[in-house]
Amino acid sequence: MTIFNKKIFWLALVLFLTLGLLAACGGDDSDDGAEESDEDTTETSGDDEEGSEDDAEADGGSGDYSAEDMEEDTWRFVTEEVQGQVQYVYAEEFADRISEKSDGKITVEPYEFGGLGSETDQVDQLQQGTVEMAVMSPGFTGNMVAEGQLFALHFLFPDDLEVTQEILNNSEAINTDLRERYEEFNISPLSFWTEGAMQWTSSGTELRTPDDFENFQMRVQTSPLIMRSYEQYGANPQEMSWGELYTALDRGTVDGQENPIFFIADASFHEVQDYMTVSNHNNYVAMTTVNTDWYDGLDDNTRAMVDETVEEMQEWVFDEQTRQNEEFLSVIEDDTDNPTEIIELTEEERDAFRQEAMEVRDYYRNEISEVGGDILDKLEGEIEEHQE
Ligand code: 6CS
Repeated sequence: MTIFNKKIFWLALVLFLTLGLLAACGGDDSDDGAEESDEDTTETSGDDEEGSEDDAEADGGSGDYSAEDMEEDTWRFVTEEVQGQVQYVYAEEFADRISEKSDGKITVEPYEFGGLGSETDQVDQLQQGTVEMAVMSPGFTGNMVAEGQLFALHFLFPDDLEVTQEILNNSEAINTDLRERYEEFNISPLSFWTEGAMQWTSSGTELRTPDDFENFQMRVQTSPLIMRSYEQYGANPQEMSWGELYTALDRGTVDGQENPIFFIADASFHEVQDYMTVSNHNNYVAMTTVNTDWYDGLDDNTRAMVDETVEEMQEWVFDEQTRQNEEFLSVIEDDTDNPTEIIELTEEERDAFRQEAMEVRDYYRNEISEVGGDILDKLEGEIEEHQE
């Protein structure tokens, strides 16, 4: 190096150090990333921090966590539905939000139904911790968490789905008492959300009155209370995974089933059924669940991010199920190659089912519940209060 080059080198070094010092002691409006992340813990790191902060705020984020302290990790999130269906798109949206909030450190891998076995296999996997998260229908935990079967009771929740969702969000009976019952089995339901009103589909028989169910072969999920609900109408219920349902309906192994409209159409059940009865006899409840040991073992920071995201997703998934149920009704109506007659029950016709269904509540209290129906009693009180 010549003397001239050496001079330039030292001048540049002094300039560099001076500027660095000024930046470190910088004034109010020259805050660097580190300081910002102290002030707003939703901040992550790097140049695109502002985007993350804005998104967290737009979503009503509490900002009680910081991506900076998070470790790289991958969480498996299994659902009971396939690509495009409500549970699966829920898991995808959840994954996107977690990726953004954790600054890419945490990857959530959604799994669609089928790859990991039946719905009840998935319950086992969550319990064992083979997967960290699952969307689960209480109908598939019927032989384990007795109280969880209350979601099978017909005409329990209000017909207005928005009101039903508010109750699901705020009910202490569900979010505290029932959650504790699940936690005895190492499953923590973090939220409960509707996938829409349920309807009946059938072949051979038009389902308009309870008598129409006499000797009707009805496919149900694995829950003694769902079985009892259809026996009350005179049907022969058969437990079955939905993975086998299309073939069973097609071959006449069963005559009908219940599900929200989006699912009836997307799983093509309407193609092999003559009728769809718009009964709105119940709403389909799904739970966002986590393995309890895993969840309790998360550091507070990461758990706060999970809780916040689960809460945000309630509104998102309500809108998603509304959209899908509306869109798929047109799919059934417009499918002239596979016509399905749509039967709308009158209020009087629904009342006939409601009356029968009230007896099943006694059965739940006396034969199913392990706490004398306490959770149901509390929930009924909350529903009544909410409607006043
Ligand atoms: O009928 C069933 O079993 C399926 N129905 C819905 C709406 N979601 C998944 C579930 O396994």
